[in-house]
Amino acid sequence: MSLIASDHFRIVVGLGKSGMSLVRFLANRGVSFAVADTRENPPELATLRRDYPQVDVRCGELDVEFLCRADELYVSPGLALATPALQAAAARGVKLSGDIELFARNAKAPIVAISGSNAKSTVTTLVGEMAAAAGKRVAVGGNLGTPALDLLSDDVELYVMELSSFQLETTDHLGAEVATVLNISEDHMDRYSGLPAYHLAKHRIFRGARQVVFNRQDALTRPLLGEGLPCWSFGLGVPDFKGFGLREENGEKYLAFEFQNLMPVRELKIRGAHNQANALAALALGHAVGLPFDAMLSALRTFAGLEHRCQWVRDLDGVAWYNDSKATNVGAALAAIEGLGADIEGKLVLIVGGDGKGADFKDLRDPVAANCRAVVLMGRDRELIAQALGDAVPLVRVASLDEAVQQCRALAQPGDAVLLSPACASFDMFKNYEERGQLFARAAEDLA
Ligand code: UMA
Ligand code: ADP
Repeated sequence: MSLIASDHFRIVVGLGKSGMSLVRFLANRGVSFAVADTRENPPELATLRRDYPQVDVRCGELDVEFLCRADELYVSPGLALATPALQAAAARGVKLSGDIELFARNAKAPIVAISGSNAKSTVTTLVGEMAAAAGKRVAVGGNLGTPALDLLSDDVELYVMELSSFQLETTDHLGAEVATVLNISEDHMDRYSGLPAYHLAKHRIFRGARQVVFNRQDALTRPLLGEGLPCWSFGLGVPDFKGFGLREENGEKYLAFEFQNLMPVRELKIRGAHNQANALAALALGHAVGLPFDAMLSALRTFAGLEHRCQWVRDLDGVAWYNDSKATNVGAALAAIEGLGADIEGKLVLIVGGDGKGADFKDLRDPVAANCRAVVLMGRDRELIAQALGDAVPLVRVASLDEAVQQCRALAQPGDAVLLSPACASFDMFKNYEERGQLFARAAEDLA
């Protein structure tokens, strides 16, 4: 039985990946619906017209009267709920919902739900690999890429879902078997009134959860109303009961659970302290859903990390080049600057800049002063970053990524590393962070 009433009228708002997954889901269940998108030519329009020619689609400015014909709107994550037309419809009694709410109502297998400002994709992928190594039929997706509704299947034994604050805003009751907010630092401040509003959106992940994983080093990750729920924790310190952490024995550092060493840290392929925290978070989530340690540890031994996350590109004249294009906020860039900075002999030559999404860059100043030889600034918000950095290190302004790469070549000395970790979104200069990372890697590889 599908848990959706078919005698009501719905409108899918947004026709990107999530919108198209909603179209398929509703059409398969015989629910009557229409589609709206604020763009004149949304990405999935041609697919919709080809596969569902009978569906009414309205493109361009949202029409409140049209939206009010629906009982419920399924709003895409890219569209702010504060959009006036959506708020006008809500004020007239139309319910605002989203793809994750529908997914949660229809999923029959347990859900591992993962949010946070950074490390979501890495931890989600790791838990997925751990489950696969344990022989589970696992489906992995959400914000990571494959829309949640496209994963629904009676064959699935475990869902591992990366969820963004945007997706959680339209989710009333997730009912995850285990849920976590990995860390909280400023992001998407162009969509939220401030950190408290963003924090509140992320914490919706705990609604109806049966178990919780929190980060001992970040108080903002503890659920506000979690009393009585089984809680597991992770952090880089020595673990206690129900905790995952690091323990040292005879000069060797181990990933550990409670009082038991699990595996030497040096066996991890992913580098830096932030990735040790990510491995511990994945172990805690996997343990909460009953995955055996031997399978989880074998996945940790083989996982080489995702593209564009502190990814090594090449060595040239004693300088290592790293692509961390996925660092689209300050917290992510800080993890890379401090993590990689501590790992190299020399200093970092850092490329930052892009669309800052309203962020405050002042937290970059001290870590940049401690770890960087110079900073190359590009993109729309480069002057905001320059102001925040002040005279911490020499600053070089460039107009393109190619120019940034040339400047880095000239500035870096043997033993240094060049790091693209922009602390900003890419949309002012590139299609997305992948394109930014690919162009950087190509330009670095092309250096003679
Ligand atoms: N848009 C409009 N008008 C609309 C609807 C959308 O202009 O009517 C714009 C949005 O402002 C946005 C773009 O279209 O710039 C894409 O939005 P969307 O809601 O159509 O996005 P989808 O293609 O459905 O992709 C979404 C997630 N995108 C966003 O949340 C922006 C994808 O995460 C996710 O993989 C996909 O659903 C499947 O679940 C991407 C992302 O950037 C990776 N996420 C943000 C992040 O990680 O920081 C949250
Ligand atoms: P998300 O899906 O949340 O964006 P990713 O796994 O794609 O997370 O990593 C995004 C960025 O965050 C990368 O640039 C990476 O270097 C950085 N990062 C990874 N782990 C952490 C962590 N534990 N804390 C802070 N930043 C991190």
